Amino acid sequence: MTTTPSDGTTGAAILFRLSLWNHPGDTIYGMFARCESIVNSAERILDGEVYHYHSKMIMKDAKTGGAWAWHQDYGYWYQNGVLSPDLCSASIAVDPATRENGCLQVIEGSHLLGRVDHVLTGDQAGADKERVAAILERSPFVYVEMDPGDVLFFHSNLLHASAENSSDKPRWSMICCYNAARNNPYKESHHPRYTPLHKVPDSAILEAGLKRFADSTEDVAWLEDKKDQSARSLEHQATKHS
Ligand SMILES: O=C(O)CCC(=O)C(=O)O
Repeated sequence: MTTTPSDGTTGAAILFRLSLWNHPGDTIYGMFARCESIVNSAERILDGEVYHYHSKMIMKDAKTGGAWAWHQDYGYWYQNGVLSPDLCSASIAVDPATRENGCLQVIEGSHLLGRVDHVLTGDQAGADKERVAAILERSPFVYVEMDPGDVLFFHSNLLHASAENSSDKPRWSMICCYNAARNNPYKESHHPRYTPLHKVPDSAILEAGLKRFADSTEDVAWLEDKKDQSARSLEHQATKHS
């Protein structure tokens, strides 16, 4: 399934393709999300059992893939009844990620600053621009260039962004997001509450071969844009406070 950008933008324009699903399932994508080396690393980072919060494929096509504004993932996930920022993401490079094709940019140490307010600006929901500018005066940002198969783990309060893909090469990446089991959201949202994650050995990735969603009967709960309320609730707040 392909949808308009949903977690980070309101989807006013299709600047990149994004597919997002809530449960890992048993395809090759699910094996990446459930494999021991990734899940055990997330558990070390979050200091305890984690569950799968969702996964997504970001497909920035050559010359067309758009930019993501500076944001913290917890800036959106906060809206989903998640009480603490004990979540992290594993960004897996499918293609080489370079400055030219819009690799991730992160502000060093920004995960220690706490949650920054997120607002809608134009068609993007992002972190308060004045605060981001002040943070950038004190802390550098770095381009995270990666080779295929490299994985970047990052905290849900890390400020990150990416530029458009101006190169003639695509940049696809898969991002698996995990929440600490002890941080079960207090209310229902479009992302799951605690659901036990069944880990698999890393060898399951090769064993799954090219098993794709079409070859599986498991319901991974695709998230369609209209069901993603994170950015929508920011919109409501912006309206309420203005
Ligand atoms: O990989 C990218 O270009 C941006 C992804 C991102 O910011 C996110 O998924 O929150």
